[in-house]
Amino acid sequence: MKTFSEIAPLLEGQAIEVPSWAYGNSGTRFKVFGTPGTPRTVEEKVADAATVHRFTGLAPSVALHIPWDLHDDYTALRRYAEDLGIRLGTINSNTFQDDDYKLGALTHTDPKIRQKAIDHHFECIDVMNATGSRDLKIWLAEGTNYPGQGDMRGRQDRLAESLRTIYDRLSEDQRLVLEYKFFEPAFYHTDVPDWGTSYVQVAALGERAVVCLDTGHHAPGTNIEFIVAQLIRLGKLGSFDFNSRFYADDDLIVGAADPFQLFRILFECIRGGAYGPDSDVAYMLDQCHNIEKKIPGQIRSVLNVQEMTARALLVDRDALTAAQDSGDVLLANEIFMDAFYTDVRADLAAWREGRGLPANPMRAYLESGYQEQIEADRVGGTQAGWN
Ligand code: PSV
Ligand code: MN
Ligand code: MN
Repeated sequence: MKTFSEIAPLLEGQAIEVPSWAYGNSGTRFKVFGTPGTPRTVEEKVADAATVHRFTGLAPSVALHIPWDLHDDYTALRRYAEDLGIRLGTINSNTFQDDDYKLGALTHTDPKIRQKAIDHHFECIDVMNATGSRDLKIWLAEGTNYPGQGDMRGRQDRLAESLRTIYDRLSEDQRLVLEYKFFEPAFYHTDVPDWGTSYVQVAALGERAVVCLDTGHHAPGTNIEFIVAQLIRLGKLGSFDFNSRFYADDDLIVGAADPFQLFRILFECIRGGAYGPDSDVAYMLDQCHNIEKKIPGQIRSVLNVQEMTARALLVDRDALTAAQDSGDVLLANEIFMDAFYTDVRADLAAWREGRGLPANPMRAYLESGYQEQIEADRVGGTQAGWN
C-alpha cells in the first residue's frame, strides 16, 4: 500500500461543488421542517457555501438551480461569490414544477410546450454567460405512469430534437450534462432512465455533451463503479451528483450509507484518469438536509469525499495489477481492502493544519459562532426552500 505522504500531494486542489439547495429547507412529501438560520436569499445561500469552503478548502464552487435561485443580476451575484472566495458553478434547469409539463417538457407532443421548455434552457444559458459557468445540467422529470400512455419511441425522438436545439445554443466552452434517473416522478417509464440512454442522447449531440451520474438514481444493488468505469472509457462522464441512499432517491449525506461504495467509485475515477487537475469531471453534491443543520451537513459531506479519495489513492495499483494479472484473486482483493480499511483521519487532520485549515473543520465550524449568528440574523422573510 502507498503511504499517506506519497499520496498527500494528490489531495491538493480537490474540488467538490456544493448545491445551493442544500442550504434551503427541504423535506419529504410528509413534512418540510424549518431550520433556524436558513437562507432567505440567493446571496445567503452563496455565503453559506463559501463558509463550507472556508472551513474545508474543498468546496470552491456552488451550483445554482433555476428558478430556485432566480436573481435580477447574475453578474453582481458572480462578483458577490468571488468576493467570498468561491465561484458560481453548474446551472441546473428545472422543468418539473410547472403545470404545463405534466405530460412532458422536452418530450411533449405539443410543440408550444416543447418550445417553452427549450426557452427555459436558453434562459439558463444566458445565466451561464453571466455567471461564467461551464455546465448546463439537465435532469428531466419526464416519463409516463401507465403502459400505453405515451409513445416511448416518439418521446425519444422529440427529446433528441429538443436537446439538439439547446446544445446548439451553447458556446464552445460550455457543456450540456444530461442526468438520468430510473424512476420518479414518473413510475412506469422515464425518458432518461439509465446511463445508456443518457449516453445515446449525448453521443448524438457532440463532444461537449456528457453524462451526469447521480449516485442515488440506480436500482438497489447496481454496480455504480462499473458505470463510472465505462463512462470514463467512453470519455462521457461529465459529472457526479453525490449523495447516499438506503431506499429510493434519499439524497442523504454522501458516504453515510455506504462509504465503501464511495471508495469504489473514487477508485475507478482515479484509475481512469478522471481525478486531478487534468480531469473535466465535475464532482458535485446533490443533497438535502431535512433534519440536520445544513452547513455542518455539507462540511461532513465534503470531508467524506476527501476521506474516501485519500483511501482510494492509497491503493498500490502496480501491486494490484500484478495480482490481477497473475490471477491471485485473494491477494488482489486484499490489496484493495487494505486501502479501504486504512483510517486516514489523523493524517488528513495534520495535512489540513499544514495548509492553514482547521484540523477538524466540523468542530471549528461549530465553535466559530457562524451558526449562532445566522440563526440570530435570519429571522423574518421567507426561508429558501427546495421549491
Ligand atoms: C432529481 O432527483 C435530482 O437528482 C436532479 O439532479 C435535480 O436537479 C435535483 O434532484 C434536485 O434536488
Ligand atoms: Mn441529481
Ligand atoms: Mn435525485
